[in-house]
Amino acid sequence: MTETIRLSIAGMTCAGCVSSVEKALQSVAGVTTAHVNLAERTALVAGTAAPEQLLKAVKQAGYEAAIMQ
Ligand code: 9UX
Repeated sequence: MTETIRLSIAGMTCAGCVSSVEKALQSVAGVTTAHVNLAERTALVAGTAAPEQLLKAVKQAGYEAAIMQ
């Protein structure tokens, strides 16, 4: 089932960071869309990806993430 997962992201300071995090999230299997809001330090991810895989991808890109829900 498709669902939307909200993440809090720490460590982003510019639009380049936003792009890196979005790319990392979009590369996870099952992700249909990933949008990062720099001002809010959040990401909205839609699709069927497992939350743990999203956290792992963000960490591998060099940022910290947590599930908000
Ligand atoms: Mo902007 Mo983010 O130059 O790692 S891309 S700070």
